[in-house]
Amino acid sequence: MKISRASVIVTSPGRNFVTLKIETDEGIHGIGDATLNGRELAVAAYLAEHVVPMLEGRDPADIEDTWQLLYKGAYWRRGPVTMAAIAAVDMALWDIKGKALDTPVYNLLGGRSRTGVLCYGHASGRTIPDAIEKVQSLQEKGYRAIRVQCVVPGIDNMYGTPRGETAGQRPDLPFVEDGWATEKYLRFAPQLFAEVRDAIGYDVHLLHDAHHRLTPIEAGWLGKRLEDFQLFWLEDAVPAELQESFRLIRQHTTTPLAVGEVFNSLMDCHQLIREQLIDYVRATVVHAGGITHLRKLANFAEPYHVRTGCHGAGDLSPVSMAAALHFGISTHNAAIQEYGHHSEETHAVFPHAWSFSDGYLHPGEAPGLGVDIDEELASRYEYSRSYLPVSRKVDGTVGSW
Ligand code: CS2
Ligand code: MG
Repeated sequence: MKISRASVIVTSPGRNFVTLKIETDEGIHGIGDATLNGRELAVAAYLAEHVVPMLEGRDPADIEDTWQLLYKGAYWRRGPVTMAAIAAVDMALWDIKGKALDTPVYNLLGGRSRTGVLCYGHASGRTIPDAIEKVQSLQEKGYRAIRVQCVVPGIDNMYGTPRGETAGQRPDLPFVEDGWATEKYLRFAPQLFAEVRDAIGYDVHLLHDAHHRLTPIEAGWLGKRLEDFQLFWLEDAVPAELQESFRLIRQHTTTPLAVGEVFNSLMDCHQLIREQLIDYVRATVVHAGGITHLRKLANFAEPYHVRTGCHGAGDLSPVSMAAALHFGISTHNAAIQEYGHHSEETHAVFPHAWSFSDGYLHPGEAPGLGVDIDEELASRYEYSRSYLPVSRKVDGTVGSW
């Protein structure tokens, strides 16, 4: 079997997605997600201009060799654009291999390690009572794990909460600017979880995302005050470019720590793992080099008691979710999968075999990844440039959004 053609499909059913489709001379094709939120066309160009010409004529069965060719052959290693491009090729090749062997990809990864992949949904409140209501409504839908975010009084718009009236595009900027005040957030977050736990008890896992906004000592302070509310994890408390900074957090709290949705390689987290500075690594199939690399990262983490909790927000396409679930159902130390919302249009563009039931996600039994792209429908949704918001502190200093 040979790769006969590869094409990059950019579509925007409610938000931008970049998909790589690899076709073969035996009529089998595979697809991979290449979406990098806010920088989509950088990956689309990297694939179309530099990667696709290297693929034509190759044997799609040689997944590891293709991965190494694209990683070492680029000379300029790592980085979110390169690794998302490699990830898309990797997902598509696993998809082809599963279809050629007429089996779901998870069977090629050692088979099932569990009956379903525990997942978590998002409860995002305007107020604490609103957040509690959203938690309860997800519990009624069967969720066993729920991430809780809430507007902090005095901070109009912030990550993970409904956008307030004051949100809006400044005419002179192509992106939205949000405000931030750490001291208000630190006073509020323990109160939020005290009231949520009071209302719903301890039979559901609660997670929280600090979205890279704290310093290590602030994260230690917050983690200590959240210990009684038994969080499944406190996520992205601190940016992890300086991996050793998590030592300071660890010294102050036993609240489990998760980090790494922005990681694109094992090299971004090997110290965090070796020193057991975190409990969960959030790297994903689309941003960390695909199934091949994410499996290596998980295997490296296993003896250090570090588990995976893959990122799965709505800006990762249903193709990524499919690949993540074949990874999640088969990998021993895969602990939980984020389950962000996709629009109905997105589900229609990307028909898939994966499904949610009773708090778990299932990859389905279709050969390959069990997902495809409806190119005709995709062509109806024009790409439109979009940016992630930028965060500024009260004094105007740029922060982490
Ligand atoms: C968030 C993401 O889901 C999460 O944990 O951190 O929603 C993140 O903000 C987006 O994926 C960024 O594109
Ligand atoms: Mg996050």
